[in-house]
Amino acid sequence: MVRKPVILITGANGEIGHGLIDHLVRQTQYGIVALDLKPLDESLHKYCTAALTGDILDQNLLQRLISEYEIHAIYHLAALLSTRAEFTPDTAHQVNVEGTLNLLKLAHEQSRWHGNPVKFLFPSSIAVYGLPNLKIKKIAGKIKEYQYNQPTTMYGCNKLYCEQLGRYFTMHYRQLAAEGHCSGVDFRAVRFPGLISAVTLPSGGTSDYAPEMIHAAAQGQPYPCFVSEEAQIPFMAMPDGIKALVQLADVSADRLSQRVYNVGAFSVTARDIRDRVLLAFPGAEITFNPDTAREGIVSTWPADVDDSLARQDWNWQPDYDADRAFHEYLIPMITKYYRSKLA
Ligand code: AKB
Repeated sequence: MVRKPVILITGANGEIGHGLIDHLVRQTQYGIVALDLKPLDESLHKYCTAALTGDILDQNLLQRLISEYEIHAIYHLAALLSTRAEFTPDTAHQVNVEGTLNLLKLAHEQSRWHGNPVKFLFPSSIAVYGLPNLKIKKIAGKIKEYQYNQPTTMYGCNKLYCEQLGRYFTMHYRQLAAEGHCSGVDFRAVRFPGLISAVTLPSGGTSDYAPEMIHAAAQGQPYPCFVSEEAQIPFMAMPDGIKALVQLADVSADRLSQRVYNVGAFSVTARDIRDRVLLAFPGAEITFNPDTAREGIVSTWPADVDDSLARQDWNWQPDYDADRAFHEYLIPMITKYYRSKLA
């Protein structure tokens, strides 16, 4: 039986998945197999060889995948985000860590079958950082990959550990085995800032106040922001998020000086976001009603990241700074999106 060569995308129905499928379909020689707990949006079906509904913890489903497809790359997007993970830490650990381990093993097995490396793209997060207090956050400036790796959330711990697992599979897998230790897994991760999409809303994250504020204003709904005006972290427009993943996937392995990279675009306070939203939607009702616990999480995340290694190793450069993100992507696209939904 000939198995179809494909790219596997887990969490395909989520925010990154939408943009990624749309992008990959135009450039890949492989078919796309989408996997998500929820059925894939109808609009994306036409781009996929298969759209499977199921759980990355389901071994039967993973075995079925192996028997039907020859997997050459995995974009492992499925995860429980930071706020949701705090409510169900055990489940978060299962999905975020055991799920990732399952997929790393699957990548290894696939590589043994077809004899080529399997690229494993992993969206990590600024949640892997844990700044001890606001005073240090202010003076720390742009954080490098190796600094403040002391996350305060389950999600951050999960992401940091999975980065290590991925690096282990790529560099040191079964290092004591007699037959050598190449797993065939080519793991690459980007630590994303808060991502903002014009067409989807995130759920269960702590950076969600930015997209929620913009989407609420575009729909004429009031928005009580759950962090204070001063809260500041880096953000990125979704097209740049997709660009970072795809660009890192495409670069040849010998150019990578490490396996995990910061990527930055712009750093803004919640007040900056409110002001930009009010310029576009002058009637927007935005109030600040901080939730101390969620704000506490944001205050441990860096105000900005140092992405000089990504720039140096694989020519990373965002297309959207704050002005361009709002004027040329978010505001026009979101306005169009809700107008078309009302029409
Ligand atoms: C979250 O808020 O949990 C995510 C993230 C910053 O990784 N958006």
